[in-house]
Amino acid sequence: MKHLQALLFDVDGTLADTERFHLEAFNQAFADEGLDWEWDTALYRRLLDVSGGKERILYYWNQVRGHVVDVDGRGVRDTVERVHLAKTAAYEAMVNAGRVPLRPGVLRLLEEAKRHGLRLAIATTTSPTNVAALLRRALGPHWRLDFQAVCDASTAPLKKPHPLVYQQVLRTLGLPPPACIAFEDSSNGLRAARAAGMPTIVTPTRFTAGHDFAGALRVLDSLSGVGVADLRAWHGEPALVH
Ligand code: XBP
Ligand code: MG
Repeated sequence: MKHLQALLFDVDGTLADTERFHLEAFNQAFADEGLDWEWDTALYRRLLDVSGGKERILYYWNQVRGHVVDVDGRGVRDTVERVHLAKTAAYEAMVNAGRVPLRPGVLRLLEEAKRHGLRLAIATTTSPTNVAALLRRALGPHWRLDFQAVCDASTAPLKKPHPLVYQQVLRTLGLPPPACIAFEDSSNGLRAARAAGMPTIVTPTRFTAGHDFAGALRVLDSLSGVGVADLRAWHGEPALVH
């Protein structure tokens, strides 16, 4: 196993426990757009099996509402785009208001990894606006300088569990998968990282607890107390088999 050179982070659920804020933003956008849609936590937990906010809206409209009818005469795609833009604005406002902190241990691990010369990257299915808002708030205006690669919904149209976004990061870094560790929170994310060939550490949230994490290198409550020495020790080990 090559020595550890890079850490690749998922965003939603991994760097921060964001999904309850995404859920609030979706419902705020539905109301603002005059749609009689309301997602509760139990439904959202199911809808999170669909990566990508636009894809999730369309899935709900098709599968849960029964059929897609042009609710406002402006075409289904136009409505999905407009609702998702409103949702992204609502979510960004919550992040900018300081409501969305990084998860325990994340900031300390990012800082220690940088001191140890490990390269950092982002591999997410969320929108670039969301990534920038979260990391600008958490790491400051120059957050982008900390990451050698940021791949997201704008670079990878095929969403997790497809491995495309991780393959894009690996190509940008010019590293082989075994030289990296991926960090995820969900089964879709784990499958994407594993399909890209990477050892993967999972820190589930209450939205993803109970998912199938077979193949993870570790499944942890959080990254609290996890240091670079731990990652180097675990990096050479075989994946867990549940
Ligand atoms: C999680 C997702 C995203 C978010 C919502 O992304 O699937 O769709 O739920 O964000 P990650 P968007 O890969 O970081 O876990 O509405 O911007 O998609
Ligand atoms: Mg995630």
